[in-house]
This record gives sequence, structure tokens and C-alpha cells, in this order.
Amino acid sequence: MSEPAEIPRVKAPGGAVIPEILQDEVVRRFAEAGVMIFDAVWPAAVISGLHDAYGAVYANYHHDREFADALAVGDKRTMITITVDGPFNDPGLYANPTVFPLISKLLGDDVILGSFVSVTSLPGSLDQEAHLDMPLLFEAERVSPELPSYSLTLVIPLVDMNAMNGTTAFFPGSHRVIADEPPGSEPVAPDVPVGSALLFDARVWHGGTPNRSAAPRPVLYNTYQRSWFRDTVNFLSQSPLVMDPAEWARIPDQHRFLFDWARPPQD
Ligand SMILES: O=C(O)CCC(=O)C(=O)O
Repeated sequence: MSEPAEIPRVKAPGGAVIPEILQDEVVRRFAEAGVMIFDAVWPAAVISGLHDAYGAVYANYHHDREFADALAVGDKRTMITITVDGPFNDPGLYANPTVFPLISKLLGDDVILGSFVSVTSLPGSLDQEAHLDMPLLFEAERVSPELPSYSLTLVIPLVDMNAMNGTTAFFPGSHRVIADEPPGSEPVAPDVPVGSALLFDARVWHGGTPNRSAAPRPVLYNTYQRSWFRDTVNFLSQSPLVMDPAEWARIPDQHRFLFDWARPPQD
């Protein structure tokens, strides 16, 4: 089976819904590559506001050490749980009109937001080893390529992802190949500017590239999954989704199913 050599890119129609007649074709291209970039989803000012909010609360993680409530995911690279509040509690972010209908088509109506985190690489971080974020669903890998998606991660850069700041390199199509190691081919290391987003299937091999800039490179790294699926490896010391009841009350009714795991007991 030949692997797609590139990551398909879709231009979001000004942050609006992709017309229904095009959605199936976009979903088909995603299913083939297992990774896709959506350009111009948010105005730069929205992301700059998120970057400021992130910096105000999470800069204390910008140290090259281990943390009790965050996961070291490589050299100078940490996965930090981001509390869903303030500007992060925004349907335009977690149920984005351009991207979410496609996520919903790929994962079905029982999709939930499984985790809301950042992956932040510090200046001087090295290449992250190519990996899958979690083991395949069944030990018999040959089953895996046959399955529809069950876990998708939406990467939202808070600074440009590129060769200077660091990006994530992918092996497009690697979810359709039976293997317990990354393909021997060269990965694709895309530029994903602020305002764009990248969606990938949990079965696609990938790894972060070095941060050669002088500033941390935070990206939101939010995972949507079928409601029965659990990530049993990445959240042993931190919560995947943190949101207090007052914030939960701000979620519009039609999106509450996404936050099923954060639902206060009385509801
Ligand atoms: O830092 C990145 O660009 C990728 C992060 C990643 O793949 C991970 O932490 O699993």
C-alpha cells in the first residue's frame, strides 16, 4: 500500500462550516492520510489571547525538570493539563464550527473530549522519538488498520509551529500499515501557523521536532475520542480534563455531551 507523501491541507472558509457536500471528501482524505491541516480557522488575535492566558498561568512549567502533575514527554518537553476556563472555555475552540463536524463524522455521535492539555517544548529541546501516543487498541496490530478512528488529537498552535519553534513531524498513512515501529521513510514536518490547526489519528506515527527558538513552544493538544475509549497510559499523575462546576455551567447545552467526564455529580 503506498503511503500519502504529504499532509493534506484544507482552507477553512473563514472559520465557518465546511459545506456539507464537501465534508465527506474531506473526511475521506483525512481517513487516507490520518493527519490533516486546517488553515485560517481562527483570527491571530484569538490565539494571541489564548497564548497570553496560557503564559499567565502555566509559565511555572517552563523549567527543565519533572513535575508531579505534568508528564515529561521527551527532552525539555512537557504535557500540561490546561484548566478549561476563561478564554479556553469557548465553543469556538472545543466545538469549532469548521473542524468539529468532521471530528463528529469520524468518531460518531458519542464523541467526547477526552483530554485538554498543552505540549510545551522549551528552547533547546531535541527531537522527540517517533511514537504513537497510546498503544493500539488490540494487541494484534493487523486488526488496527481496518478500524475506523477512535481517538483523534486536535493540535492548536499557540505560537507558529515551524522549523525554528519546533513542529510535529508525521508519517502520513502510517495508521494503515501493519507495523510496531515507524516507517523507514522521511517524516513530513509541516508549518502550522497560528490560527491553523492540525488533526491526527492516534494510530499515526509522529514526533516533535527541536525548538531552536529562544521561547517556549506551547500547543494545545486536545484529544477527542469515542466515549468508550480510555487513554490508559498518559494520565497516571494528572487529570486529563479539569473544569470546575461554574465553568461547566457555561457550556451551551448542545455541547455538554463533550464534557461528560467533567459533569458535576448533581447533573
Ligand atoms: O511536541 C510535539 O510537537 C509533539 C508532541 C507529541 O507528539 C507528544 O507529546 O506525544
